[in-house]
Amino acid sequence: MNRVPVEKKVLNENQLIAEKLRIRFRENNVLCVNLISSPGAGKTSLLERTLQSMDRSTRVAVLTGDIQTENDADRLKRFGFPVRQITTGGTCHLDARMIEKGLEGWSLADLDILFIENVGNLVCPSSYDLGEEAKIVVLSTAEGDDKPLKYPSIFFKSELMILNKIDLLPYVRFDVEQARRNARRVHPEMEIIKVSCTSGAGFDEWLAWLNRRLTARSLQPAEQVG
Ligand SMILES: Nc1nc2c(ncn2[C@@H]2O[C@H](COP(=O)(O)OP(=O)(O)OP(=O)(O)O)[C@@H](O)[C@H]2O)c(=O)[nH]1
Ligand SMILES: [Mg+2]
Repeated sequence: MNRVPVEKKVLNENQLIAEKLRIRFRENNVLCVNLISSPGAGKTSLLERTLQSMDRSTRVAVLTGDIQTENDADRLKRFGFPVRQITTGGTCHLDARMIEKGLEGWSLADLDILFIENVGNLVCPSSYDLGEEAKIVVLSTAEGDDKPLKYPSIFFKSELMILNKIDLLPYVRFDVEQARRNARRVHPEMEIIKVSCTSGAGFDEWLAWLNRRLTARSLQPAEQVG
């Protein structure tokens, strides 16, 4: 079985770069969040509405990952914040080296929030630390309320679950309470925010979550953050 040592080496190398990134984010007081979901759950839609609602004094940038196309970056550039697409060419997740490269030429001192939109996938991205402060998993009502039990790793590692597409609840078989129970079975402290990127429902709560995290960072000396 050669597969295990090779995989371990790749993950170890990733961890080293992720730690360097984490130190850079802390030193520059940047809140970095890593958005993870299955394809189409609404990561880009969440970012579109977030950027649209963002106080212009908040300095935000986005790195968005996909296997192919610049579609998501094109959607997000409209809001006037710095956005870069990372095209993995087949790899099913972003890794720390891709983030390091994606940040080249950007001054972290000029940023408050870095959003990372991972490649649409509930499995592989959970193994790759990107130096982020928080992983956020986006689950949509079209996917089924059993997903936290079937893909536990990402629900265990994420501190917040955004339940998107609540506007579809009248039309799909999805039990919100069951989804909440399933998520908390995997991760008892999981925070959960219900939103609709289409109607904007729940965005006050999501933006308040971000603001709380930003405020917490600015109150702590850089070396104590994290
Ligand atoms: N009804 C409804 N549709 C939504 C909502 N959010 C996103 N969508 C739709 O869902 C589809 C996928 O949304 P995206 O934002 O592209 O999803 P994504 O997670 O970024 O997709 P990938 O980057 O391909 O993984 C689009 O057609 C969106 O318009 C929502 O809250 N309600
Ligand atoms: Mg997207």
